[in-house]
Amino acid sequence: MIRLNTLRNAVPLLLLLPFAATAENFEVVIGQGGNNFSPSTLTIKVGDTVTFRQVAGFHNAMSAPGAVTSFRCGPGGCGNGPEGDGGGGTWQQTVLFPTQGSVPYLCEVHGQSMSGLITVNPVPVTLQSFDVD
Ligand SMILES: [Cu+2]
Repeated sequence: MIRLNTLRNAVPLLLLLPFAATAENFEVVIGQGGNNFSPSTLTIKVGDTVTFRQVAGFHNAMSAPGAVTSFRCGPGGCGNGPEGDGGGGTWQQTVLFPTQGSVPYLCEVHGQSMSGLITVNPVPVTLQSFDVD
């Protein structure tokens, strides 16, 4: 039988601990100076949120086929009904990205000419060693 004492002064144990990363919010501005998303490419990590904020024009923001997270947001909210339709004025909606991968998106009103890409990276992991004592 192995007792804990026999491990004293033995080996440092390597433990894999998830890094205590805090979620962040990012902003994508819609319609500033034209039909565009700014920034049009964004790199975030799992658990972060993105606030789509329209400042001008008539738009929405909808994930494209193949996106690891689906959303469709407009002035009325987010969803597949009229609430996600494009509209004018100023509005903002916040979307959570819980899954690693690529999220291409576009404005349904303007199509591929008004599109963007969000890359969702895994939460960083750090290695830490501890001595058993
Ligand atoms: Cu648009």
